[in-house]
Amino acid sequence: MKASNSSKIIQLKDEAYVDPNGKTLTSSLGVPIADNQNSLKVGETGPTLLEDFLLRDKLIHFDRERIPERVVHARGLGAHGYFEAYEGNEKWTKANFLTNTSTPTPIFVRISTVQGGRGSADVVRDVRGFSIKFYTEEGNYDLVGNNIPVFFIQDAIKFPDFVHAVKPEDPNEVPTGQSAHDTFWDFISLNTESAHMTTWIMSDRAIPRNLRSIQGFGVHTFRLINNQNETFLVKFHWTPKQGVAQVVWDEALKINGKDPDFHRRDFWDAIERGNYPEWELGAQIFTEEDAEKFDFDVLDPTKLIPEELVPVTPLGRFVLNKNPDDFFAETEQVAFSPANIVSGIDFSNDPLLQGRLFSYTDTHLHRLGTVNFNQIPINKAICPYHTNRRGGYANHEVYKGKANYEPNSVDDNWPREATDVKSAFKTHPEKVQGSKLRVRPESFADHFSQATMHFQSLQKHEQQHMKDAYAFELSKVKDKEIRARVVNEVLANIDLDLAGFVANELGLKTPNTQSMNVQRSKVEISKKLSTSAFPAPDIKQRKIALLVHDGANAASVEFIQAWAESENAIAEVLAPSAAPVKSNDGKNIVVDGRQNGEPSVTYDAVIVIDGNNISKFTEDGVAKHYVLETYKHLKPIVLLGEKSELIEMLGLTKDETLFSSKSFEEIKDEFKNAIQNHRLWDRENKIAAISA
Ligand code: HDE
Repeated sequence: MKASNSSKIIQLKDEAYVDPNGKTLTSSLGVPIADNQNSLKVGETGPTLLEDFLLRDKLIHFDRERIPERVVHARGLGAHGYFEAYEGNEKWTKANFLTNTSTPTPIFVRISTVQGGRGSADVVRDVRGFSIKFYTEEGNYDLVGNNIPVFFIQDAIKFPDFVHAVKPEDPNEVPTGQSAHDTFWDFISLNTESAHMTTWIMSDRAIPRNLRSIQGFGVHTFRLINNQNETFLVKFHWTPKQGVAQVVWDEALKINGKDPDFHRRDFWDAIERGNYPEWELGAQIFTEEDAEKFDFDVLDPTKLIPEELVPVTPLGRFVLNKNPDDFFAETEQVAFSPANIVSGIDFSNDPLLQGRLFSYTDTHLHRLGTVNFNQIPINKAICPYHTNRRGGYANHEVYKGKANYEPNSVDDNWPREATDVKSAFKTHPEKVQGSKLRVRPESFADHFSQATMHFQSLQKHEQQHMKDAYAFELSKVKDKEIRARVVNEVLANIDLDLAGFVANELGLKTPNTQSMNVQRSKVEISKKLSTSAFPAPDIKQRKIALLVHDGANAASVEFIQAWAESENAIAEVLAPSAAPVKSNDGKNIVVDGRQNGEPSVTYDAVIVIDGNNISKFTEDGVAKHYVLETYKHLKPIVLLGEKSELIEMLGLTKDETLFSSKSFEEIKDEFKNAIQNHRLWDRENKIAAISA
């Protein structure tokens, strides 16, 4: 065993030495390494010599390979792409990347969960961070948003308290990636400004099917400024061309065990297959006069602007078409900040945004360890830049010339101020005056009206999911007083039916009055708050499991695979083992995976292939569980040929997306439609009897 290992290594080494591309393994300083397997010792068994500079070079670097993970948003994925502006945006802004329709702007995107650490699971109930770095010709612009349009708190000074409460609890660092614990709900029960955001966290938005199907929101109000120095207030939105889709809670729990990298894998695979995720960037654009008329304050980040009041104006689109080459160098070292803006965009006085303008740079200084983090390739501007910054840890720039101050006469005053060009950043001269106060404005006092609007705007099945989510989370809270406080002081003021359901599940008294004099939103129902407002246009990248056993009909498998290919979907053949299956006409059917290893929760639909071999199926507990679980998770199922008998055998109820047919061709269009719609929500009421 030993001998064959070392001969393999020697062979690899020989290849490296003759590599014509010069990829010989070297030390950090370029010294070619002759032996990377053994450290330098006295004799054969040591001790090891301190002199071994190659061992030291390797270990010293390795010992420092990790940097502090982000305090929030530690787990994320990244992708490169480009942004293209639509015509006509100069009405609103002078920002070059939003008005120049002839040159696409390169972008880098990072999508993340918030609560869990770097190694936590993907499909946890959580907000998704969604940050976009635009490498514009006028400097870098960062849009650092979330997949939810509002936030938990109104003032930056409360952020560390909120994050401490939601993170794993102090004594034992439990639970990871979960808000279902005492300290989080204690915070929620005592800070009613979080009521609205909490309805979003308890909604289907917090358990997305994949990260290609989430919306993005800038959350705060920002300002746009055009060439005539007219200004407009805006809320940024970005809407996935893939539609919005979610998993069901039971699926989320199972995926986190069976494939903790589910979202990362999906995103990576989609880009590798050329199914590039795409979003339309838009903005709700309004004036200060419009804002005066709303029944909420646009500077309060716990409020959204219903699209019934201000529709979204499309500004452009972005496409993510390249996976990173190096996770650490790009996805881990990327440093976003809402303070990175360009000419034509400005901040608002939202007190949460104002705090963020400080916090991100401060974080980067700690996490990346040097004031020169903007020189790291993923953070570097791609337009020319000339500063008088000099030195600092890990400075990479080699400056030429004497002038490192301004004004100067030693280099004809270059680099000099750019006051006369459009791209020169000029702050909007907003009038401000007042006394210095540590107060919360009265206009931020309403904590419930939009929470109610959100709940009421959802479809019945979405409302039920939210009720179930509150009941699940609160049932994990040990302190009964916290449970009761959430039900009586928060949920009752959102909706008595919601509070009643949760109270009943927790064995608490049903509240029948609201403890606050709750104001109602003028817009009672806002249509774009339901995920059903964003259907998918196709079935690209959706995954279909084809269940086969010996005796399966090879023609059906081939037909379905060709059909899936034509739809840009993925059909994978799953069998009891990874060995090829013998078809009914004696051919070998190539198997993509084991039914036990590629669980139903990682697919969007299941087809049981025909072939007069039903006993093989019914003797196989894994296969039966596969179909039952798919049914329970409301996904489309096709039972071909004699497999239609499974409806009765497994105790299923026939419905619109449980198909049985002699041939796949007959039902393929209806099946496509079913996958496109993702789930049959009506089935939810009928599955109580199924225990998969
Ligand atoms: Fe963040 N946030 N945040 N946040 N946030 C960070 O910056 C912070 C807030 C958001 O992919 C940190 O580089 C404060 C709202 C995203 O790298 C940190 C406040 C929104 C990301 C930080 C907020 C966000 C972060 C941690 C309240 C949605 C990930 C690591 C005043 C609009 C960026 C880092 C990435 C990351 C601070 C509130 C989104 C600590 C103080 C509201 C998407 O600086």
